[in-house]
Order: sequence, then C-alpha cells, then structure tokens
Amino acid sequence: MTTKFFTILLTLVGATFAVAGPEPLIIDDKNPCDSCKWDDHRVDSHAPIGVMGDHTHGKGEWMLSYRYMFMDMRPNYIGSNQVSPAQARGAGFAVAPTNMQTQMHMAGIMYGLTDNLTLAAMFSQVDKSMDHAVANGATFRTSTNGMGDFKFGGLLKIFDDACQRVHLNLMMSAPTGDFKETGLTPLGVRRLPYPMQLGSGTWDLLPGITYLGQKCDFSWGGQLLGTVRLGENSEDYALGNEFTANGWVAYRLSDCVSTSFRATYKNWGDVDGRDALINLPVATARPDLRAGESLDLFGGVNYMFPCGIFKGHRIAAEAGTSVWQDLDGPQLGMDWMVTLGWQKAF
Ligand SMILES: [Cu+2]
Repeated sequence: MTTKFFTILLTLVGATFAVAGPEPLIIDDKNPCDSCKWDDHRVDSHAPIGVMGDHTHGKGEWMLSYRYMFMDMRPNYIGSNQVSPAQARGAGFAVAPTNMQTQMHMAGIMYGLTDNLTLAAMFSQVDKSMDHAVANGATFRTSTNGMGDFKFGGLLKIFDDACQRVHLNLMMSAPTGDFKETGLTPLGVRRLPYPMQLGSGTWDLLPGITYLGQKCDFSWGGQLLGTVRLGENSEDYALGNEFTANGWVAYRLSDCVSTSFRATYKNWGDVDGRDALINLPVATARPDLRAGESLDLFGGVNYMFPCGIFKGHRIAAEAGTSVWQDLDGPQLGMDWMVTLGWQKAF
C-alpha cells in the first residue's frame, strides 16, 4: 500500500515539473505580493481537488466541474490495530470483508447569484465492490452501482479582506441514492450491509465553514464540515453523523501550477436504528460497529491552462493515505485514495 501511494505521489510530482516547464507561463503580470485583494485567477485559488465547496464565485459567473474519486479500503481494524480476516471473524462472524473499492463520478455546477452567495449542486454516480473471506476458505464478492445522493445549496461569503476569505457552507443532501441494494451472498440474494448501499436514505444537512488565505506564492485554507441526518429513512435507521476538519497549504510553482499538502481529520458515528433486512453474519451488517475516526494525509497538484483552446480550464489531482485510524471494529480502514478533477468557469 505504501509503495502504491508513493508511486502515485511521485507521478503527481513528476507531472508537476513536466508541466511547469523551463519557461514561466504568465497569465497576468501582477506581483502576487503587491496586492491585498483576493485573486480568483490564481491556480491555487481553488483548494486541493479532494476538498468540496472550497470557493465562491463572483456575481453572474458559472462553473462546471467533474471529479473522479477512487478509494481502496483494507485491511480490517479493531480500534487502531490491523487484524487478519480470521481475527475479524474471531469477533463472532462467519464472514469477514477483506477489501472494498469505491469509485465515484461527480458532476457539479456552481453559479454566483451575488458576489457573496454562490449556488451549487452536485450529482454523483457510485460504484462499490467488496471482497469477503468465509471461515471455510471460500471467498465471494458483492457489488453495487447507481446514482448517489444529490447535493445542493449555497456557499455564503461572510468575509473578504486582506487576501483572506471566509464562507459558510450551507448544503443539503437529498436521498436520491438507493439504500435497498441486494446482492448474491453464500446465503442467497440478500439486502447488502450498510457500507455497500449507495445513499443514506435520509435528508442530510451539510453545514460548514471555510477559511482561505493567499500570500505571494503561498496559499492555505481550513474547512470544518458536518453531515447531520434529519430523521430516519423508511428502513428505520439513519447513518451516523459525520464531522470533517481539513487543513491545507499550497505552493504556486508558476502561474499555471501549484502543489498542495492536506491533512484531514474525520469522525463518524454508528448507524442509529437498524434495517431489519440487513442481517448477514458479517460485521458490516452491525449498526453498532460502524463508527470511527481517522487522520489522512494528501499530496496534490492543480494546473490551469494559460492559453489556447483550453485557456482557463483547470485540471487537478490529489492522492492520499490514512496515517491513523481508530475504528469500532472489525471494520475496513482506508488504505489509499485518489481524486482527479476538471473545472471551468464561464
Ligand atoms: Cu466553482
């Protein structure tokens, strides 16, 4: 896993220097240290691509975006200790998950209603697969795919001075993703455990606050984000509430390229209630074994095309791994993930 992660990181850094090129590409000739006004056109005026709802737009400006996210989860953890499938089953289960892959395609649209209020919406398509090991030595895989939960709302800028900005994230999530997905297991076709479902089944509030700063060739930011479930879904449960704290710094190598480093702390709760049809002999089916917290580190690169037909298009990549996890286990931990994205404002 570590090798895979560093290979991705090296590729990103390599790509950065390849596109940085020997000649600096000039988009505007303002000295970034002269101004104390926020510069929207800097390549690093957008956060690392794995951060959502990181920026606002000026009045009348539109932005389209696409993100692709891949996450690999393995092995199982009990608390902060990694355990084998046999040890995971030892906690009283006939089956242990061994790894899980999640892919997401996210299409977003933003519109600056005023200089302070940006409207945003995001559609997602989710693809999940999980491998399992049975006590008798057999293995099997379940998979699900389809539309995820639809996210929409506003970003309200409340401070903009001295190259620093603060906005409130006022988003919501609508239960458009299926949460009754079934799959073939050794016990027949059954409703799949909570982590294999595509949506929460509940309306969720996604409140947050984002702080951004830029100075000379550096920029930085911080974001606190919550996921608050509003009530229970039709299957009598709600996924756990979530809390995410992000902090990042970025360095502008040229007008076109910036690199970033991000640290993320996450904390999420157990499933509240229980789906009576999710009753397989595996830890992922237990509502009280879903909570956890983690600290993840990411390296990223942003690139903005300076001229030609792609002028103003932004592309970005970010990859990361978990450096510490404490999970109500047995539960699969995050091994590594990568996010690729494209953005264009009009
Ligand atoms: Cu935008």
